Amino acid sequence: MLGYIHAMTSIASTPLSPDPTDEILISVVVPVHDEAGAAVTLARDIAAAFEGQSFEMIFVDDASRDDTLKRLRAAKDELPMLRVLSHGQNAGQSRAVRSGVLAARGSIIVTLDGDGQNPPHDAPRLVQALRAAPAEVGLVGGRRAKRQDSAAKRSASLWANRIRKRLLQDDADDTGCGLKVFRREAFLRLPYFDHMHRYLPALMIREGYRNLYMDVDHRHRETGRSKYTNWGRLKASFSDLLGVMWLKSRSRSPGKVEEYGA
Ligand SMILES: Nc1nc2c(ncn2[C@@H]2O[C@H](COP(=O)(O)OP(=O)(O)O)[C@@H](O)[C@H]2O)c(=O)[nH]1
Ligand SMILES: [Mg+2]
Repeated sequence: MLGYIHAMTSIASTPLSPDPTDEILISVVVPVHDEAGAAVTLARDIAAAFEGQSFEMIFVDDASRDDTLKRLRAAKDELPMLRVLSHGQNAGQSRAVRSGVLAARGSIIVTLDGDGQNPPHDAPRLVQALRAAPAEVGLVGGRRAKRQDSAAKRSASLWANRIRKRLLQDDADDTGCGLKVFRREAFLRLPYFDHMHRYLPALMIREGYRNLYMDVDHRHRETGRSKYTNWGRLKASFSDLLGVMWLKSRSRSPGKVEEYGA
């Protein structure tokens, strides 16, 4: 059914949703880089969380150096709703999410981290909230109620969230939470840049959408290692914050767009 593998020679050849006639409502997109110890268990947990619903899951391997890709491909027999995309070279978490959303067939996208820190059992609740919300709600973001990371990481994240929220007025207390649910169509209207996944709430608001937030669980990372350091994140966030402030300042709203005689 889904057994297509595209040889990607350029970004422009990233596969788009292949079959619009298939009726899949929810696409769970998981970016993975060197997550061999967690990826397949996570895929099983996602399948269990969405059992009985119309869903697919797309794991996007971002040129892992370990066995992540091999193990995911081997799991396809056991998990028929699993699709596995792979990047020819490492391009980062935001690009991996984007590749997954481009390839997705569902109109509702769920993203969560590939290391198992976001328990999938929360995801259907966020999907329900988005489905019940009016069309102007573009995203339902998870908020890690009891974050299971080191004190240093929690405190860096607290300050980063405060500063970002103040400067961007994006109403998000925890943009770093990997669990987010959004409308595919809304996401595709947003500008892409490396690390944009941390700015989805601000970018949604810029496009005229509203966001909702719900508390979710969080687990310790049990295998593999974090790909981000506090210092690395800080360096990237200076230019990203300025960039998103610029994007906001250069956006204009057309009000209600109507077509005469339609
Ligand atoms: N595709 C891709 N995913 C990445 C990359 N770096 C991190 N990730 C994924 O993004 C998620 C969050 O990364 P993680 O290292 O756990 O960040 P932390 O939880 O903030 O320490 C995990 O699913 C990672 O596998 C990358 O370069 N490419
Ligand atoms: Mg993590």
